[in-house]
Amino acid sequence: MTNDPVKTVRTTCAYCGVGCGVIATPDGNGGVTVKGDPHHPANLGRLCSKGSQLGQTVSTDGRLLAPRIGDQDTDWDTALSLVAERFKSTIEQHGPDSVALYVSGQLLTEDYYVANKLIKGYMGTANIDTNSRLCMASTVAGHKRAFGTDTVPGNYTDLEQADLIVLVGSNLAWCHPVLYQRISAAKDANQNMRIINVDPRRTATSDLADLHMSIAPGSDVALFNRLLVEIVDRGLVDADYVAQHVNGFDDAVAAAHADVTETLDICDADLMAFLDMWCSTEKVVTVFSQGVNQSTSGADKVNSIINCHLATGRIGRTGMGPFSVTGQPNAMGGREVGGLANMLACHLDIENAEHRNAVRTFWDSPTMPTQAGKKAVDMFDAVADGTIKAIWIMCTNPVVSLPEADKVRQALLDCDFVVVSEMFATTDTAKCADVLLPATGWGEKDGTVTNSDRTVSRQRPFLPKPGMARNDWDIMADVGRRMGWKDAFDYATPEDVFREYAALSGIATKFERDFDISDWTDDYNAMFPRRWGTERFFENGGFYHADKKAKMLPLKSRAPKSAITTDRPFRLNTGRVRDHWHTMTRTARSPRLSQHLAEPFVEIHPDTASRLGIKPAHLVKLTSDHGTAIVRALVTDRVRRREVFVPIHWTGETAPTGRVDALVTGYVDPVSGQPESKASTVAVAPFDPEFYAFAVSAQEITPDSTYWAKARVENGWRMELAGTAPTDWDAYAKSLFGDGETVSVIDPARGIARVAVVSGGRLIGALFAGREPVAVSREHLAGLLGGDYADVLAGRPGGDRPDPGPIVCSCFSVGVNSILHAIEADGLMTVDAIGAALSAGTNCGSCKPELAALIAKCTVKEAAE
Ligand SMILES: Nc1nc2c(c(=O)[nH]1)N[C@H]1C(S)=C(S)[C@@H](COP(=O)(O)OP(=O)(O)OC[C@H]3O[C@@H](n4cnc5c(=O)[nH]c(N)nc54)[C@H](O)[C@@H]3O)O[C@H]1N2
Ligand SMILES: Nc1nc2c(c(=O)[nH]1)N[C@H]1C(S)=C(S)[C@@H](COP(=O)(O)OP(=O)(O)OC[C@H]3O[C@@H](n4cnc5c(=O)[nH]c(N)nc54)[C@H](O)[C@@H]3O)O[C@H]1N2
Ligand code: SF4
Ligand SMILES: [Mo]
Repeated sequence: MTNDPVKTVRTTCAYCGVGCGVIATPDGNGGVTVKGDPHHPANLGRLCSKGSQLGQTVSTDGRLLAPRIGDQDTDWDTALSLVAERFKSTIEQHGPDSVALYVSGQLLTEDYYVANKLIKGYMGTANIDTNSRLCMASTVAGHKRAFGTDTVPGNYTDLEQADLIVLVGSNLAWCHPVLYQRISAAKDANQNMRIINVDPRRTATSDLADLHMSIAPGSDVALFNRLLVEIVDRGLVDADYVAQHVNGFDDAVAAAHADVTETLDICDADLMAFLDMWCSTEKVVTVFSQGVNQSTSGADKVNSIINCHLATGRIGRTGMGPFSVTGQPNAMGGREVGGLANMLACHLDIENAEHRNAVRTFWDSPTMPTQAGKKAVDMFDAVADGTIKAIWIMCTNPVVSLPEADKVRQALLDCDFVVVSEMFATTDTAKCADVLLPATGWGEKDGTVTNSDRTVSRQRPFLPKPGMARNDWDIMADVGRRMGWKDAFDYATPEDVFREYAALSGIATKFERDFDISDWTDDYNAMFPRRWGTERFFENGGFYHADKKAKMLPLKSRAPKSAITTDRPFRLNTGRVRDHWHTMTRTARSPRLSQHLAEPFVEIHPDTASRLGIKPAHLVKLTSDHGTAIVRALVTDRVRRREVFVPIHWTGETAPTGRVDALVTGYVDPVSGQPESKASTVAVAPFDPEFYAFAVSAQEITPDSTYWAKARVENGWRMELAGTAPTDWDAYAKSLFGDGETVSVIDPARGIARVAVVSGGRLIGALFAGREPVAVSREHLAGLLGGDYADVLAGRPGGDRPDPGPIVCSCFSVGVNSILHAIEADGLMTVDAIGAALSAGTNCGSCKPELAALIAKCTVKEAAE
C-alpha cells in the first residue's frame, strides 16, 4: 500500500531536551529517512545516534491499534464513555481528590494544556503530576526560589561563547550529545576554553574534560558552598550587582562558611584547580542535570550553583550563567504550561488566589482546587493506600521509572480503575491497565515542544495514524465533553488549543509573569522555531520576586538520605546509556541502537569486585529494602569503591531482573518532591547460575530462565541467558527457537553446549552455553541469522574475517576490535583519522568521546610500556 505522495516535513526530534530540528522524508510505505535540519538553531544540521536512527523506530509493528477494555479490543465510543463514567462516578462518590492524572514531558504542549484544564479546571483536583517530577522538579524549585520564576536565563550560544563550562551531574556526551558536540567544536576553536566535569563516576563526558572531579555522591552543595567562600575570599563578588539585584547575600555566605568544614572527599589538587578555574574565568557556564536534580538536596544543589553566579553577576550575559539542561523533548513546555501539581499555566501558581481566579475566569470553569495536588511519589502512595481510586497514565511508564517500582506495579494492579494511553500494549505499565487507549506517537503527532533554551518548535506529522490511534489532546478533550463540558473542550485542532494557551499567557502578564506568547499569531502550521522571552534574562536584574530582586539562599549540605549500613553497604547510582531512551519502548526497536549496549549491567570497581568474588561479565545480585535485581558485572574503575552504577533502561519486556527502580528508595527532596534516584543503598553479591548462555533467534522469544536480556538485531534477536541448566540441551534449544533439525556439540562433563536449530534450510536459532559466561562473537552470530551458517557452532568468524567486537559506532556498525586495530596496528591517533579509515564517528558523531577514550587508553598503554 502506498500512502500520500512523498512530502518532506520539518519537525523536532522525539527524544531529548536539546530539541534538534529534523527533516523527515516519508517513503510512502510507512518508513522515513531523517536528517538534521541545518536551519534549526538547536542543532544546525547535527543529529546524535538516537536522532539519526529515528527511521528505525517508526514501524507500526507491535503498535496498539485499538482501544482495549481488559483483553478485548473495543471502539472509542465504548472506551471513552467508560473512562468518563468511571471518573465521574468516582468523583461523585469519593470527591475530586480520589482521581488523578500522571502525565509526561514527552506530551506536546497542546496535550499538556488540555490535561491541566480538564483536571484542574473541571474535575476540580490538582492531582496531576508528571514524570518531570522525577526529572526537572528540583530545578523548577531552585529557579523559583532564586529568580521568582522558573526560567532558564541563557541560551545554547552561551555554551559556545563560554571560556569555562562546568558540567555538574551531567553526562552530556551521552544524554545531550548535540550540545556536547557544539561544545566540543567550540573548544577546538577556542584554545582557552576549559571543561570541568563534576560527577562521582567517570563517564564519556569526563573523558573529554580538562578536569574530572569525582566528588562523593550528594556533596554538590558542599562543593559550591566552598566555591562561594572562595569567591568572597578572593574579592570576586560583583558588589554592584549584588547591591542592586540580590537579596540574601550575607546569610548565604555565612551559611557557606559554616558548611566548609564538611569534608569534600576529593583531592586538594583537584579542588584547587576547580576553584582556580572558576574564579579566574569570567565567562563561565555551569550546566547541570540529574546528578543535581535527583537528590534529597536537589533544590539546594541548584541554588548552591545559582548562588555563585549571582554573587559574581555572571548571569544573563554572553557566555555566562547557570544552565539546567532539560531531559525530555517537552520537559520545558510542560513547565510553561503548568504540568506539575503545584503550578498553573504560564508560570502562574495554584496556591496564589489571584492567579487561580484569573485562570478560572479565563477557562470559565466550575471549580478550581486551592491547593497543590499530589506529587508523583505521593500520588502512587495514594494509589497504593486506596485514596486515589482512578488514575489515568499517559505517555510514561511508571512501573519501570518510579522508585520502589514493584510497589508501584502492585498499587496499579490493586487500583479500582487504571487508564493507560500508550503507543504499545506491551509496556510494563500497560499490562496493569483496565482500559488501554491507543495514542499517536512521533511522526504522527502534531503540536509544539519547548527545548532547554526556551525555543518552541513544531512537531509535525508525516505518517498516517496507525489503526484507530488518536492524539492525546484529542482523547482527553473527548473525555471532557463526555463528562459534560462540551464547550470547554470543543477543540478541533491542536492549533485551537495553542491559540487558547497563547491568549492565557497574555492574561498571565498582568501578574508580571515572564512567559508571554500572546502575540504569536503567525501561521501555526508554518511556525519556525522561536524562543520566547528575550535572548537572555537577568543581566540587569529584573527578577520575578515582588521586589524584582533575586535571592541567594543560605544552604547546608546534607548526605543522601538512604543510610549506608552493614546490610546495605553500597550506594546505587543510576542513569543513562548512549543509545537507549528510558524504558526502551522505541529505541529497542532499532537494531542499530540495540548493539551498543545490549543488556543491563552494574559498573563495579575492580577492588570491590575482587573482594566480593565477582568476576568480570559474571552476574551480580543487588538487593535493597524494596527489591532485587540481577545484572551483568562491568568491572571498571570508572566508579568509586563504595558505589555501583546501573542503567535505567531495562524492563519486564527486555530484561525482567534489570529493572533498577525496583531497588530505588522513594525518598524525596523536601522542597521539590523529586525522588533521590541516584543514591539508594544496596547489598551486592555474586549471583551464580548453573549455566550462562548466549543465543540468537530469528523469532522473538521469551525464555523462563532466571536471567535473560534480549535485544533486536537486523534479522531477529540476540539474547543473554542464565539460570538452572536443562537436562536436555537439544530439547531446550527447540523449546526456545521452534522445531527443526538440531546440530549440536555437547560436553556434559565441562558443562558446555552449542546447539543450532535449522528449519527449512534457515538458521532459526543458536545457543551457546557454559558454566562460565560464554566467549563467542555476538556480532558475528547475530549476522548469521538468515545468512550462511555452515560454521555457526564455531561461535566466531573464520580466520579470514576478523571479529569486529562489541559495536562502538552504531551508524556504521564499527566494533571495538576494528578500532583498536586501527589505533595499534595502523597508528591512527586522532578521532578524525579513525573516521577517515573506518567511517566510525563520521555520521552522528555520538561515539566520538568513546573513540577518543580508546585512543587515550592506547596512548597510556604505550607510554607505560
Ligand atoms: N541517551 C539518552 N539520552 C537522554 C535520555 C536517555 O534516556 N538516553 N534521557 C533524557 C532525559 S529525560 C534526561 S532527564 C537527561 C538526563 O541526563 P543526565 O543527567 O546527563 O543523565 P544521567 O545519566 O541520569 O545522570 C548524569 C550523571 O549524574 C551523576 N551523578 C550521580 N550522583 C551524583 C551526585 O551526587 N552529584 C553529581 N554531581 N553527579 C551525580 C551520574 O553518575 C551520571 O553520570 O537525559 C536525556 N537524554
Ligand atoms: N533510578 C532512576 N529512575 C529514573 C531516572 C533515573 O535517572 N534513575 N530518571 C527519571 C527521569 S529524568 C525520567 S524523564 C523518567 C522517564 O521515565 P518514563 O517516562 O517512564 O520513560 P519512557 O520510556 O520515556 O516512557 C514513555 C512512555 O510513553 C509511550 N509514548 C511515547 N510517545 C507517546 C505519545 O505520544 N503518547 C502516549 N500516550 N504515549 C507515548 C512510550 O511507549 C513509553 O512507554 O525516568 C525517571 N526514573
Ligand atoms: S541530541 Fe540527539 S536525542 Fe537529543 S534532540 Fe538532538 S538528535 Fe534528538
Ligand atoms: Mo528526564
